[in-house]
Amino acid sequence: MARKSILAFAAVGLLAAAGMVATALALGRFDGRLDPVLDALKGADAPDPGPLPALKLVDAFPKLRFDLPLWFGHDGTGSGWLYVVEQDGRIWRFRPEAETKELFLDLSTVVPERRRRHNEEGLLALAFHPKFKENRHFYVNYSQLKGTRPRRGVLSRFTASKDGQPTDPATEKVILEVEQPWGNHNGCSLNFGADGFLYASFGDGGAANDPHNHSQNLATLLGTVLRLDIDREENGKPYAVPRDNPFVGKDGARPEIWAYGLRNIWRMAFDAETGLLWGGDVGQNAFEEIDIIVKGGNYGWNRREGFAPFQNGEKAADMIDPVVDYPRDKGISVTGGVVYRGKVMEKLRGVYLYADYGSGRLWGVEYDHQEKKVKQHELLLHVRNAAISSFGEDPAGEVYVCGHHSGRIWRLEAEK
Ligand SMILES: [Ca+2]
Repeated sequence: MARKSILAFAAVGLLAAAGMVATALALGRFDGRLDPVLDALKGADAPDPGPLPALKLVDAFPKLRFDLPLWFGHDGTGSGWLYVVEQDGRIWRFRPEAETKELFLDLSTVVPERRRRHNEEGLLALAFHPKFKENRHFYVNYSQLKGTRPRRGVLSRFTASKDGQPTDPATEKVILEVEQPWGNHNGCSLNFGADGFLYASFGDGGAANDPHNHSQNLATLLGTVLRLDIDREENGKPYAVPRDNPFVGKDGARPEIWAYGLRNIWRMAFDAETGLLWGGDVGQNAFEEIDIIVKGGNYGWNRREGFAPFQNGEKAADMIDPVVDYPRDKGISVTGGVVYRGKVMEKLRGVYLYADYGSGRLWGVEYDHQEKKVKQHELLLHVRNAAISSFGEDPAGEVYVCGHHSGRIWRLEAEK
């Protein structure tokens, strides 16, 4: 069994083993009576006194609650719609001021039901095609256990209805299926780059220690970030491989791979200004890490964890260290965030925000990408049972986080 999980929902015993208090996870799902925020402030760490502002969580849509929310964002068209993905298979959309939400896609009968699936399985990611306004295409990743075929992650395209009706599930076009030997470490983050290509993260396949060395093996799609051209079809596949992908033409390597040596990237985001692709790679025993994902990069797993050797692993010359990491007493499962490019919090512009799912700590990283140096790395917020499962932005670039257990979408605001 895995020592711990990417979204460590079931990790209460493991948390205790790690010497941590499992308040957050013991609370379970929001029952309408507990106030997880107020409760969590007891015993929380104070924010670091550095130049970056302390943050608070503000319930952004007090009339709306979601069931295990995992993704928040917009469709990039200026339509005004905001979207939330629920792990059990539904996607909702709503207007910021609205009191009700409407169903955008329902895969709840397709995604394995909660009692049958692993805590890390379900409907995991959403990305809108850069030309969504014209082609109505969007992409999701979900877990699949059904049928005679092995357990797998499915990356599919759907076509949204034009008339405000929910998406017709029959519009599904499967782009790629990746076999998952175990229930944990499925990724997935889906992000379109400025190049128009779709970047998708896949975990190492699960269990512990990456027993089959998937992450260092370029012949498998596990433990990677892929880069796909989903506007072309090629070689009988419903996608094409961009010709400048790093392993095109390399013997024994899958040409879809953009980067590898990753354990389980849970959430990536492009910084629109620098073009850098940031990701949170979930650790196993000792460290959680934040990486900048570059073409052909090898991020070290399962020889490295954070800046340290993993089980006496050797550091190969080509292995890339994280930007920052943090040890087990600060958290147990990283949730990669976004680079803040909004307007309201001036001092946070250009700062990468990320959190720990288990401990409820949220940090900011100010990074000089020319000098390749971390200038600030500060704790900005600590809400112990926030269970931050994902970061997202509204069209103005203001940043929100999903409260996995509370079902809330919180906006990040500066304390003063
Ligand atoms: Ca690494």
